Amino acid sequence: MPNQNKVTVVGLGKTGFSCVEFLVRQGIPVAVTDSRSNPPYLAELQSKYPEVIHKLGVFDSDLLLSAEKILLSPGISLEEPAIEEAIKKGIPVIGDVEFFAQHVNAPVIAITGTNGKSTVTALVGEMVRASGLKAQVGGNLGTPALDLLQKVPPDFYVLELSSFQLETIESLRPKTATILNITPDHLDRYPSIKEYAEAKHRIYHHAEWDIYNRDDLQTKPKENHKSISFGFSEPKEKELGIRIQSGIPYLAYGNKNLLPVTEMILKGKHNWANALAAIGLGLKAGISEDGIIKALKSFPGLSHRCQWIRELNGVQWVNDSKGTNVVASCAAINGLSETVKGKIILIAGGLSKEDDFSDLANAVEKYGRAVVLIGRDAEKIAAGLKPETQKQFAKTMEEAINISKDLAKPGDIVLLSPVCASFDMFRDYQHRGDVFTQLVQGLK
Ligand code: UMA
Repeated sequence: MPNQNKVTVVGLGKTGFSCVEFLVRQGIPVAVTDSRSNPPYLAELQSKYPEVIHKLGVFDSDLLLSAEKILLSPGISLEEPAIEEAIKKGIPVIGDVEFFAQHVNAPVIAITGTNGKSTVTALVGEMVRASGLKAQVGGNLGTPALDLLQKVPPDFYVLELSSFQLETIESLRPKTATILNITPDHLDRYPSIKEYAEAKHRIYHHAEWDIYNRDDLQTKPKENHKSISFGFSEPKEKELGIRIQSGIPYLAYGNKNLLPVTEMILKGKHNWANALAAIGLGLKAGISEDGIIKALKSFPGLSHRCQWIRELNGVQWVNDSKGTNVVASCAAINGLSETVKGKIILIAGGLSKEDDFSDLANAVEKYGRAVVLIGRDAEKIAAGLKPETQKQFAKTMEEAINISKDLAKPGDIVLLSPVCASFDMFRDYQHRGDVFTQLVQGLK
């Protein structure tokens, strides 16, 4: 039977399935191929769309080479040989975000960067809502872009975009766009950081306003666009930055101080930069200053990422269960060190893939009061810390919390940032963070 598909979707994960749903809704014939024999959305496809042809276990060249267009999931590289062959034959290959851009019906605010992009995306979404407007928020953060498209358009789509998603973007015209920072990542996919950065820079190509990080000039737009920068230095005219007034750091735009950082629930100096980027994205997209400030004061941060839980007897409790390696946990410790009045008590441990804890040892030596260790690799981490660092061991999260409570003095922060995966004691990092949060909320 000749293949009737107009579009072949490659990959049957979250993105691939959202592409199928969108195409079926539009009445466009679609087929799917995935190199895995049991991709995550197979059961959903078979029960909801049994008529959709799907070839699994290997990329099916018939389905690929007979398509009018290929919709490629972000987890698959354009350099995959089967995809390269289709490109050579002149078949257009695009990703779901490019397809979204071809159908979008409201302004887009677009965010990328190695770190902080989920936080900034969620915060900008809150800014839109706090100013009384409607936002659809997603992309690499949770909901695939095509699932966000509404018949009655929102006021703004706020999209977190990964370098993978940006690789195939041509027609996205964001109202405002940012690259927050660029550090080495995904080097299994890119030959070097240069290609990774180039993919990220595609976000600026047709943006009306670029918001870049002047402390990381790799984020600076190469084209002559309208742009503003953010950074930790005092802002000049048309810059976002930090201004110290009477000893208090303020988020500021030009000569205007917008908000003391102490009035944000978001903790950590890295979140000052995230907040400044979000302010730039919001202001230049036309969101009201009132809404922006309201959101900055009320946004609690994303769950499990330096998420403030509560204060008890002058001690702050913070859940950074997403901190599953040395780099992430050091970022949390160093970030919080800017705001902590006393010292940090770190709860860490679990399943570690690393052997070098020297950066962690240095951060803890500088800012820590003690480290409370849990999980399978508690001893291994303890051995990697400085001999003079106070270490305690706990069998359960509850015991770790109780030990931390006894050690903490007013002004301290108790930080769960485990440096490790969670599977020895919990289902996943979310479960670990939820258990921590619940126990901390129950403390008397
Ligand atoms: N895969 C195959 N064969 C296939 C298709 C996929 O082996 O035929 C593999 C990929 O190599 C990858 C995995 O399956 O290892 C998932 O790939 P996918 O493209 O099917 O992913 P989705 O389930 O559609 O999820 C994607 C994003 N994942 C990736 O880009 C790898 C999700 O971001 C995103 O939330 C989702 O779309 C909705 O937009 C996750 C992510 O890890 C959070 N992103 C990376 C990051 O943030 O660093 C980029």
